[in-house]
Amino acid sequence: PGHKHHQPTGPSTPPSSPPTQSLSVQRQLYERDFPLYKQPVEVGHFSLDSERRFFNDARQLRYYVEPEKSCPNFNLRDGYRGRFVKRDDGVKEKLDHILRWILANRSKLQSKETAASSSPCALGVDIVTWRGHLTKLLTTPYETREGWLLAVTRVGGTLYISEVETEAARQDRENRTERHEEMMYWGYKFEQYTCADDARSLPDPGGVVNTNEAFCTVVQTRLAEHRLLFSGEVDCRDKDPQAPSPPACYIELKTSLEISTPKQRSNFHRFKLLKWWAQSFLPGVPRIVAGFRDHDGVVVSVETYHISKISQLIKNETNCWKPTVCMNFCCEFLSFVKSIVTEDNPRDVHLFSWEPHREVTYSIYRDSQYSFLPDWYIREIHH
Ligand code: 0WD
Ligand code: CA
Repeated sequence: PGHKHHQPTGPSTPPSSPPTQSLSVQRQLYERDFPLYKQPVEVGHFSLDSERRFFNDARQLRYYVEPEKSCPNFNLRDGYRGRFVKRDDGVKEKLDHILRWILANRSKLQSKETAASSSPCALGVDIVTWRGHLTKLLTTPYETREGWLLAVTRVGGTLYISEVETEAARQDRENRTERHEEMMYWGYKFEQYTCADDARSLPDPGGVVNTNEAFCTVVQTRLAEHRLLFSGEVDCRDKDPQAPSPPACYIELKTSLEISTPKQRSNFHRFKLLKWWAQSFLPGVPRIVAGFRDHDGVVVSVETYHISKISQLIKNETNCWKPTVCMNFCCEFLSFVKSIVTEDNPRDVHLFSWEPHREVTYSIYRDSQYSFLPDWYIREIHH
């Protein structure tokens, strides 16, 4: 289902199962029962400091402090010139931080099954990637503007998936307006207004915003037959020590333009809530706190969204997205990738590519610019 069948191309292909060379993204192909998605379990976490150095601990985890509910006094423009250190987004880190985490925590990963099996180096997962890459897959059936490129390499039976920046995305990044650059800061400033460094202290809006700093959760879960290991950046947690254990205590922070017309509300439900839902649903983050701002970057209201209630919230919208379509497409894409990337070789990359109104296709490269698994990882993982 969802596949377009072509003639067999290779001599090794049994005639009974022709290889599928492309994957359709049409929504109606994915409107069926919600696939099994196991409760995501946090298997670890890591931090990136102000210089983007990796630490195998939670030093960058922050604590949510509820704003003065009635009238938050947040000016998101404050500090843009003078108290802002911006991460260099021209530096492509690929999966490096996740790979570092894997090497430091291999013992926690190897399940009893794989530890006893004939391949002792196997990780016991089918897919390793960033949460953000999976978010893009979930939203693909509804995306009309931006395509994607995903590089895939198979090592030790595990598929590693790492995004490659598209030419269009690179141009957008290099040609951002000054206004857009500033607005990208607003989300991080909102985090600073609402997060404290520990459970007993208060936010420090006078401090420096440094976007190199990050706290990332590493979760394990299963989507139908696909065992997934992925990492995602987490903004903060509930500061109550009685709060449930991760990821249930985590909170995602967002900013958005205030909603003043029915048209704006409908667009918010149809486009923005899709992305918000997909991103937090994947790692099992249950809540989003949204700061609604005006055109001058002043927060005018703060709202909490419960992920489990979002599908109800959007049901009255015409032409709206469906969670089941998102999950079934992602599942089908992973099956498609598994059926194509059958050779274990860190030198090989299958580059899967998708543009709006097209099908997913791929091409194959060896020792190319797309190779992304570093030697230090391959050397270690083979032991
Ligand atoms: O190499 C790559 N192709 C990428 C690497 C692309 C995207 C992210 N990353 C890495 C970075 O190391 C980053 O720390 O992923 C981490 C975040 O991963 P994620 O959670 O899988 O990404 P995503 O869900 O897209 O974004 C989560 C948050 C964003 O929050 P909002 O509320 O805006 O969605 O991570 C931040 C941002 O705050 N963020 C990034 N931080 C650093 N580098 C990046 C990025 N490229 N993209 C988003
Ligand atoms: Ca956020």
